[in-house]
Amino acid sequence: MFTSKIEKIRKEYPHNLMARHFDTAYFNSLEKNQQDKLQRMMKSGFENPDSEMGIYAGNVDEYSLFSPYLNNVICDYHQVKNIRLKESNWDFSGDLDLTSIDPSLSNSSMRVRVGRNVARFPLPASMSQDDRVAFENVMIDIFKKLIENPLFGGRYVSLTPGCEYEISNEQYAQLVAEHKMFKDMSGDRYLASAGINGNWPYGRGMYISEDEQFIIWVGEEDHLRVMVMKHGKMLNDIFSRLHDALLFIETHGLSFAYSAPYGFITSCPTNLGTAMRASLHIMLPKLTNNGQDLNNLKTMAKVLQLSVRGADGEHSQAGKGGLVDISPTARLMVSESEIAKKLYQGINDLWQFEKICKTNVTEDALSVK
Ligand code: DAR
Repeated sequence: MFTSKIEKIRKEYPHNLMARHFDTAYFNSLEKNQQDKLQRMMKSGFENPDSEMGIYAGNVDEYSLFSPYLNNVICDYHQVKNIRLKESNWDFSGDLDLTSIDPSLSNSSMRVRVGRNVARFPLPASMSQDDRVAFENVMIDIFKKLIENPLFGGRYVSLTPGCEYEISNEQYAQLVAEHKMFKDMSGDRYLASAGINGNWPYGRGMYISEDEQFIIWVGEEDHLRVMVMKHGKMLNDIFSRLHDALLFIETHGLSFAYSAPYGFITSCPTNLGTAMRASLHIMLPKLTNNGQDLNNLKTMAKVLQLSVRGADGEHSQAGKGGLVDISPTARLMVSESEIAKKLYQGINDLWQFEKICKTNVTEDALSVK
């Protein structure tokens, strides 16, 4: 039943990597308890055949445990022949000044985030309610130290019933509306199938700095999503603040799940390596036909090793006037500084294409600011 449905998915959904690389002989060679673990990893892609990846790990050791299968999936997704550990490098050696691309980019919406997990806890797909609350309490102790640091001072808000930092449903809804806090994940069928939204809202919360440019999500797709966002022109700014924050957290007793050859271990294999997504919001009215069509831009961006999203995140459409979110696709076998430079160069390339693009664009779209 299970293997025959995988075969059906493989035929009907060829882009589903979970199914594409499934090997029945390998699966049958596993002990029953390991087969159960692997089936749980594959559950999201099994229940959602339209998945691109379809796999979420439940424990950091599952990548090595099932490497004969998973490494093929990972190499296919990340377009590498084999997986080698790439050392972290946050040295940018030079200013990534967006106004050198175009003076109008002086106040761009820039964002960079990393996913991080802590090895001594199961990953979100397999956490119990007690695990989730225990992890949140570990983070609350670290947030108390962040609050004392003028570079990161802020506050922690929790969704956990009875937590001393608990906020109301109205306050939560307001933070989601302001695109600061993450949504209830039960609305994401891929994450829900994997159990990543389990025990909602226990163990979920957000640290946010006074200037609201530094945020840590607790209990979303990974244990932590550490992000910096700001409007400005110097791309370096967001990377250096993020690096400082990660160093601060690590020097206060938290070590992140990191192992060869993968790098930082994440729930989803698409984020392995740096687990970094760096993005810029930019208006590309001509390349998106006033925001009506992302497909041409996505095709062009793929050649440049860039990903395109709408302005409201994964699976969203372009904003008015062609506002899109551009990010380098690479996460694995690339360094943080290379991602920053790929973003900078990618924005420059798309901007040049936008300028020479000949499609007719309504004046009002170009006037949108
Ligand atoms: N729909 C899932 C998304 C995978 C990549 N995005 C993440 N991890 N947020 C899929 O497997 O296609």
